[in-house]
Amino acid sequence: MDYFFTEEQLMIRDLARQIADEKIIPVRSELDEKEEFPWEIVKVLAQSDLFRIFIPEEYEGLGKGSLELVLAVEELSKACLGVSTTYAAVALGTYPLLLYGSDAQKKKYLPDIASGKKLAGFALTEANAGSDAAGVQTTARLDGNEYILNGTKQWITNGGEAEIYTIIAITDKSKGARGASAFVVEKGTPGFGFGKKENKMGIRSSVTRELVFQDCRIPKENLIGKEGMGFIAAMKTLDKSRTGVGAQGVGVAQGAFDAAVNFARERVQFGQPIASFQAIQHMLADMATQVEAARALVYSVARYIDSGAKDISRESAMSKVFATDVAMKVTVDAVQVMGGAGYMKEYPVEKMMRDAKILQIYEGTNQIQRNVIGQALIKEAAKKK
Ligand code: COS
Repeated sequence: MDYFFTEEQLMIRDLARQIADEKIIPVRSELDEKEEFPWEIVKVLAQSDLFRIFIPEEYEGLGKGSLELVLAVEELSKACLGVSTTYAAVALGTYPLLLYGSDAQKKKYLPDIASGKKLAGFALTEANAGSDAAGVQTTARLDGNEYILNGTKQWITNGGEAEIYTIIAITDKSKGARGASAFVVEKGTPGFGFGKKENKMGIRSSVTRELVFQDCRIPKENLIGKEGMGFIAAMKTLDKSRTGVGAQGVGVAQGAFDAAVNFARERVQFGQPIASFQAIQHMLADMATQVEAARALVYSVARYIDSGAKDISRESAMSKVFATDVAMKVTVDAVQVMGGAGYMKEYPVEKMMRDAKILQIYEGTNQIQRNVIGQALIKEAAKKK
């Protein structure tokens, strides 16, 4: 399908594709096996200016939109979801600053993120706050010119490796969701440490750690936006990033499909390649159709976001839920088409199937996405009455 990209968009896509083919595919299974953070690849992404895509030009970025980011994420995800998670989580961690940061904060943090010198991470989740984003218990108490942070964030992508973290903490317990605020905290701040590194089913080259705050003092200027805006900042951040998760789904599904179709053309049973059997062709046909439908939706939503649309919650959730359900189904089917070979670590699809599962869980489970879509539909129907 031709999606009528500009020359520049094609350049970004092709650059990410080249890095995926030359630098990621050769090492992806070793990174997975050893659970090794992909620093060498991060350096290549930085040198290739891929971290500049989502940063405005005035802060040393390329000033591109969701579509360009989605194209890069899709290509990286086709090769390895662990690597693409590391990359996409930097955008996620940067969105609160992009959306609500002051000019001074942007000047201070964005150029280093754009150059890839510093990675970012986003910290909302806690032991009692995941789907229930308003359940955050980490506190930030104002004391003179400083906030004092206390609490533990859980399952934070890029935890320990990133230098810059955007954190949601409660500044006023009595106000529920309206009592949350967003902060930027740098690695190395006294009182800010890291807990255990998680041992995961998939995306094993990406790192997931606890962030621990114990009387961690940060300057008052590290508040992002105003007190009480933390919940909305988190929701708007997730609205922006969820299409990227959709793009991860499209990428990993395409990678699994490609592996399955190649295998089916070569594997001979009953005297002919299994690709000649209708049972296999129908599976491949469904997989290809689902991937293309997911891609079309992800690109459309990215273009919709880039048009400057104000309320993107519903569309963003639709692209995430659809493309990541497709990713799970297509990666499972790719293993099935490849049979015993698909189950073996010698081929990439067993990793892709393990990796794909997280897409239905992180940045809002697919059940939460359906809540977001359902609530938006009902609100809209009520407005029309
Ligand atoms: N944009 C702007 N405002 C939003 C919003 C959005 N996307 N979503 C909610 N709000 C506003 C609501 O309008 C409401 O405002 P009022 O108080 O003025 O009415 C306020 O925020 C609270 O919203 P709501 O009552 O819907 O909050 P809930 O606690 O019921 O939670 C969901 C809503 C489930 C949508 C939210 O908790 C969520 O997205 N959870 C998933 C979080 C997630 O992705 N976690 C994964 C970890 S982060 S990687």
